[in-house]
Amino acid sequence: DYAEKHKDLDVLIVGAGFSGAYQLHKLRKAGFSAKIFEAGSRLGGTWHWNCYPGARVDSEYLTYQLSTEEVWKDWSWSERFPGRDELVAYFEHVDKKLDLSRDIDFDTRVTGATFDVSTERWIVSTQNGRTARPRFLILCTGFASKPLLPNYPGLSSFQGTIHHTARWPQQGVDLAGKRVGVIGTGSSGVQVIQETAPIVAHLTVFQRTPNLALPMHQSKLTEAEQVQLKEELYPTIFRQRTESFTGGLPSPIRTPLLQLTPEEQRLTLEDLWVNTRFWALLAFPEILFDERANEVAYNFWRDRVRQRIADPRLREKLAPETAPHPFGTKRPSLERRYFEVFSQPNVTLVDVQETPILEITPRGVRTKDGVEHVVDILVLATGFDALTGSIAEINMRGIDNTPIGEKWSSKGVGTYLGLACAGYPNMFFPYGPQAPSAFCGPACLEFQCDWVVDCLTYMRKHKYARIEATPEAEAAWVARVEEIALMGLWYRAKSWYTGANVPGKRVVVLNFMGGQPLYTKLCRESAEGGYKGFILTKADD
Ligand code: NA7
Repeated sequence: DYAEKHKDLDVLIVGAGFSGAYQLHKLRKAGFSAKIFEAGSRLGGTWHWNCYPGARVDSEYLTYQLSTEEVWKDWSWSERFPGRDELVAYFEHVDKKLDLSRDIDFDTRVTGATFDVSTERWIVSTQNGRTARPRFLILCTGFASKPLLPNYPGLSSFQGTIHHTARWPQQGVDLAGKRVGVIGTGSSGVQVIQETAPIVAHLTVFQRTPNLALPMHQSKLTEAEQVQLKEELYPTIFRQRTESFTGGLPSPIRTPLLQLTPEEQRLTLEDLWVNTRFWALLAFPEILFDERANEVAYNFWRDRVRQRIADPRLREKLAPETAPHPFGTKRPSLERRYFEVFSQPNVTLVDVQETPILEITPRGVRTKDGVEHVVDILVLATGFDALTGSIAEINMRGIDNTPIGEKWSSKGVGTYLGLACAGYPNMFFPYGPQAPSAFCGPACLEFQCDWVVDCLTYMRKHKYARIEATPEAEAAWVARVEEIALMGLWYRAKSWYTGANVPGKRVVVLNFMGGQPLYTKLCRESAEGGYKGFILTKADD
């Protein structure tokens, strides 16, 4: 069987998205044997699963890619914000360049893992009956991979077609000329809505919270400009993204908004708006930590967006006079023509704060005002049990045999450095909870995966068999994450950043909000101090 055939396996990685691909490559390069089990049928993670109409990344291609030179030197992007198909092609390129697939088992969903104290190996089981016994287990399961399905009464009685955006059929769904309902106006909802409005017979959008979306400013890229960028700028950009608060491009802002006069504020914001970098406000943490600065940003956004909506009722629904939550405390999506869509005659906006969804009927959606919104296709753009969901759904038991999901739901989410967990030795999870996973991913996950490789290399050199975070270090990390979160405005929004989007989930900021550079510094300090906060033991200890 698998475990017998791979009995010397050093590392099993779960998931073949950005983190899994990078982790496998770097581990093999450092001389470790490693394999990936991936639930999907190909490389790409998020970009495999999310094939709904309009799916597109909303981080710029410059920062949203691997910094590995073998990969980027002969890859060219066609658009500033690449679409889903291009990202799937990118992963095929990554596979070819780094020869990853030979160590990946696809269609293999990990369901359980137990740490066997006697052999100091993980026993990992899968839905298709496979068992692996690696020394180390690395969960690269992504922050948004467990879909959140609403539990409306009558959901199963619906006679039409129903799909969650992240479980969209790979062969596509023909929406042309159909009556379509979309529940949810997060990033996925915004993309489905603006993509399908022009082609459907009728679109009904069920909005609970307005999306404070920013203009995407998409543009085509030429081969020539990319050749030049690669020669002159790529290495600098990859360095800069590790030095920026959000893991993206550095903020062009030098002076806090609150130190400017109102006229200077307006000019600064105007400049960011027209130069397509309004999001850069978030890379300069003032907005996320100071409510007065936040209000200045919101008011500017509101006034700009309102100019695009003629109907006063729609204006108030989509860009309310008073901010529904502080700007940036839910991840702003990037949009193209989103705010114009609602003025089309075939589009209805239903505010489910005002008229909540009571039930799903065989024909559609019934709201509290008694109206039955009849649809052929219902799109659930309702998001994810983010950050912890994909880890907690694996029945992973540590040394006291407690599944990690149970530990987190009873005692609260606890990690050390957003990478490891006390009681679960030889296990790491890049791009998961209590790390800077809320913004632009690659900078964060590459740093974490490299940290893991360094850690395993250190253990090999010093002949350590086991590494485990101490409960004290974990408690201190949890306190630090919370302390930083309380300095900012995130608790004033209900979002996946805090778990408040999932009914019954404990509300606590699930990201390290101190920014990428501080995070890097703290992880390095632990490593340089001989893995401070961890206990390392030898096989015969
Ligand atoms: P999000 O951003 O979590 O958005 C989910 C949306 O679904 C959001 O508008 C929710 O409203 C809405 N929602 C969720 N449950 C319900 C129920 N029960 N009724 C009505 N509306 C509901 O997920 P996305 O997939 O769009 O994006 C996830 C991330 O992936 C994104 O941030 C990018 O980083 C990539 P709410 O706002 O909670 O009121």
